[in-house]
Amino acid sequence: MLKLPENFRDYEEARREGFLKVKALKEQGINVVGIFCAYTPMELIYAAGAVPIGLCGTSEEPIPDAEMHLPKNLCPLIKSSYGFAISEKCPYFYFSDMLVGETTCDGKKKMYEILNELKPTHIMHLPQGQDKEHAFDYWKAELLRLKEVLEEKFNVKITDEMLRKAIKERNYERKILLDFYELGKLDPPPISGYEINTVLEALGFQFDRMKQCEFIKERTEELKEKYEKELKGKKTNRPRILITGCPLGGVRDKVIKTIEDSGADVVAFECCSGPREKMDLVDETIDPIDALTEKYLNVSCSVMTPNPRRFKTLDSMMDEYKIDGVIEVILQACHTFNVEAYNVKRFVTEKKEKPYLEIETDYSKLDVGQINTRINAFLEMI
Ligand code: BJ8
Repeated sequence: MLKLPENFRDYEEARREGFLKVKALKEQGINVVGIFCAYTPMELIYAAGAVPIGLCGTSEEPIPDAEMHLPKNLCPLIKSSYGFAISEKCPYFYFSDMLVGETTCDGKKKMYEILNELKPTHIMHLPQGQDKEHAFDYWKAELLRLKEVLEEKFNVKITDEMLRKAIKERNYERKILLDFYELGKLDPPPISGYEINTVLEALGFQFDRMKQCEFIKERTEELKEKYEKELKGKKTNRPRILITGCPLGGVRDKVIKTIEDSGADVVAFECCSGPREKMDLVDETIDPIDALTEKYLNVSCSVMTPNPRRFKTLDSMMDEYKIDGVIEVILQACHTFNVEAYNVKRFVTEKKEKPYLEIETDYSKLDVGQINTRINAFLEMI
């Protein structure tokens, strides 16, 4: 069974603890911006003196509320996020002064239109691919527009200096988080994938960024030491698994925990619940808006067509993390990841010659038994 540290706090606990913290922020007069995606240039929000908070729903609880307005056959992440918003069950949504969304998948972008009736919502138009020359100029114009919107909304002038400071701080944070993710490269890993994923996703509810960086740094050091003293050189027969695909917040237990309880180690994540956005730092030496444009345009989500960076990342991660098998998680009705899965499967099985399993699921518990059986059969095959 999965071993977690004594002071481990689960995601829901961290989310609840954050309620009071966000209330305190508002009482201090700090503005809050609700966000939903790894394409959001958070540095612009920090430079405006506001705090970004992720509003992606990870629970099935508000889905029946969402289904009163939205189709049933929609991605659970979208329904959960929308359900929290309309049912007033999410203090993070309640305390948000405005929302920022991007035209990523169809479901999300149309949800933002409706959310605009509840909260002022600024929608950034994301280019559909990274390879066209004009994509950079188009996305840069969208960043400049967001800058203006934030300046107007929060009555602030965002200077280059403020942006450079925000970029520097976020780069520092990215390096620390990456170092933590990369503990999975150690063999055997000194930490479970479940802990990595929970700790990092729960960070979204910690608003003292330096304190959170210190906490992660300490835990990384502690685990590196544990590896050196207790684990280095020891062989295990647990397969090393990489998870790719959609965000995992709403299926953490039924996928990550099941894999690890079934005798494998989840050592790497190629998804937005992993280092997808953290791998590239923002260039601190060039114009800050150009640097942010370049950085965020390069996020390798399946909403981009073509999406070669995802395969490049998969290629290097599978080697660096010594992966024995890949499990792709598709949230139901996520067409972009679901269609791209065909190429991911071919890449993993034909080019990398490793086993691949695709799990399509939602936030309910109905398929827990079936997922368990499929994961166990897959691991036996490895
Ligand atoms: S950068 S993965 S956070 S879009 S799973 S809502 S794509 S139908 S969450 Fe995502 Fe940004 Fe991409 Fe990351 Fe739509 Fe798919 Fe649902 Fe998704």
